[in-house]
Amino acid sequence: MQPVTERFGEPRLDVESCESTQLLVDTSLPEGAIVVADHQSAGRGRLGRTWEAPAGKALLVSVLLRPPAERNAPEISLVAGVAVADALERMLGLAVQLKWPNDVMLRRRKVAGCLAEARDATVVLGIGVNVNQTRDELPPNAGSVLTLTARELDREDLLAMLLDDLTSRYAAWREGGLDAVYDGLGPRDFLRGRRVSVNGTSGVATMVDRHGRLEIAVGHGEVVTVDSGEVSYDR
Ligand code: BT5
Repeated sequence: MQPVTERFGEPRLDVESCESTQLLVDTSLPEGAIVVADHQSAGRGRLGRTWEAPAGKALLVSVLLRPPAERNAPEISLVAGVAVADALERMLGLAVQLKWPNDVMLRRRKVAGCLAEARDATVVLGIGVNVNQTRDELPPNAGSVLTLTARELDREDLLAMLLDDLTSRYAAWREGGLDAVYDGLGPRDFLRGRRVSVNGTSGVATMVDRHGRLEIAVGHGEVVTVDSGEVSYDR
């Protein structure tokens, strides 16, 4: 029997401002609890980096997850990327790509990022989507829905879509692992065919495999597989 999955989003805490929504998630709450902020004074990216967004313009949300022990928890940021891409595609009617491991790309610009942090046997998943920022409110090379499509979106509508897609993609992953969401991942690979460099390995990205690893062709038919890392790529 399939377990019944309630849509994520309850209980919900809304705050006007905080350091980071990641820090406000109470890990004793049930799976699917969320924290939403209008502004973060110290929004977090991966590897100690920061996430910048002006008040009231971006979607900034953290979701509490309790992945089963048999799943590979680091895959959650890929699953989240798939859900963000699903939601943006449904709202915008435009193709969205995923840049391994955790960036969501629209028209070749980073429009959203995902961050999965392990805490107290749970995973706190943070998602930031650039929604209504103007050009001068974004870091270089980033884009927002507004700058890339000239459309303003209601952040609450986008959150509702995102929670729907995250609930269903996460349920599929929980049952079947990354294979079960691969249809949303493999075909959206932004790096495929691009010249990349990761952890000192340079070559041409060939695919994100079914275990969530990036495959890089390094020449002479040799392929190197990378589990994690920071990718630089030729535009
Ligand atoms: C990420 O990290 O892409 C994960 C971002 C997660 C943010 C959410 S917001 C809600 C929740 N609460 C938090 O505190 N965090 C999560 P990373 O791949 O490390 O990307 C960070 C890098 O992207 C920075 O070093 C900048 O270069 C760039 N960056 C910063 N703000 C950005 C923005 N708004 N849009 C695009 N790129 C940005």
